[in-house]
Amino acid sequence: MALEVGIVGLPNAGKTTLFNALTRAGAEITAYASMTDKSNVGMAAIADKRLEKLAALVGARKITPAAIRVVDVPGTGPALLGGLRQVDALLAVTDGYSDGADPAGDLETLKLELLVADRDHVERRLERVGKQAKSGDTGLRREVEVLGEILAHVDAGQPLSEWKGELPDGLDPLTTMPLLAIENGPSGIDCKLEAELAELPDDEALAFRDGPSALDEIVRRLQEALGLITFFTAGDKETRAWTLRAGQTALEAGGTIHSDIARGFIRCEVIRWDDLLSSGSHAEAAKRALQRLEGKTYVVQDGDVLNIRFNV
Ligand SMILES: Nc1nc2c(ncn2[C@@H]2O[C@H](COP(=O)(O)OP(=O)(O)OP(=O)(O)O)[C@@H](O)[C@H]2O)c(=O)[nH]1
Ligand SMILES: [Mg+2]
Repeated sequence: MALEVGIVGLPNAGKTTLFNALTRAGAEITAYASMTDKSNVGMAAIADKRLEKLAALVGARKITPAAIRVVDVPGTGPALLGGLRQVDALLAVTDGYSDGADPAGDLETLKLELLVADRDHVERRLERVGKQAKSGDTGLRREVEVLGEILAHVDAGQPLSEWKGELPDGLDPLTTMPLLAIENGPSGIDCKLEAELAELPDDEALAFRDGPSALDEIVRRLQEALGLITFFTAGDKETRAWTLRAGQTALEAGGTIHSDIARGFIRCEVIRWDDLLSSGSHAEAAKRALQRLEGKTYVVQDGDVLNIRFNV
């Protein structure tokens, strides 16, 4: 399953503009707060210079970058925000481009809206579980107790992230997930410009900018916030980058590629991407003893090139 981020922000902050910049999906931009509740969903490729180098080395016919799923919901409101409970992180966009913009103030308002949505969510769950608990199930009665305490905590103006106890399974609050603030405008990231550049071919966009893409910076910060690493598979048919969480194993890497690979996992050849490059080929890397054989429990490192042996 791809990692997922949700874009949140006050009306007209530039959420859909950022969505288009990240995904190149060309979703409709409106100058007024959207009247529809249609969310935009797309994939944002993670730029990685190592990938192109590896692909060139093995003569790959196809290059596939790792990608993050991006969800853009119009407006705020508990119902819409509720659709984001399953994402891994939030991108909070604030207006830093219009006259009299107050991005810091807007960020506070937005955080408050997230908290209100969570409060609403806890209250509704309390109502539902409260009814079920009448059957006398002790687990449910305990959950009712905990939910009541959580509600009181939030009502006292404290964020859920400061709740010391354990949260009930599947509560999925919005205010406890990583949140990356992005100011849309000249002193932050110019989302409108990035969205326009995203429509150009890579080399033209590159020629236009002096530095790296602001979007790469967003992705980098996301990777950092989520503790993500990248591993590669380097085949001549396809060379590809994949995302894992730091600490995940070769078996989990296999499962990311295909469930069959995890099921039939035998062992895994591992080489660091730069060792493979400096060797010039897998064969030469093996000769120089830079390639290792690892098992299911090997903890994958950022920059590993994996070749997983499996049978099904
Ligand atoms: N000048 C300028 N205008 C921008 C910028 N970003 C967005 N806009 C404009 O602001 C308006 C709203 O942008 P959207 O991306 O649709 O904003 P949104 O947050 O998705 O809005 P809703 O989904 O309606 O809540 C559009 O007219 C954009 O062209 C920017 O960086 N500079
Ligand atoms: Mg929008």
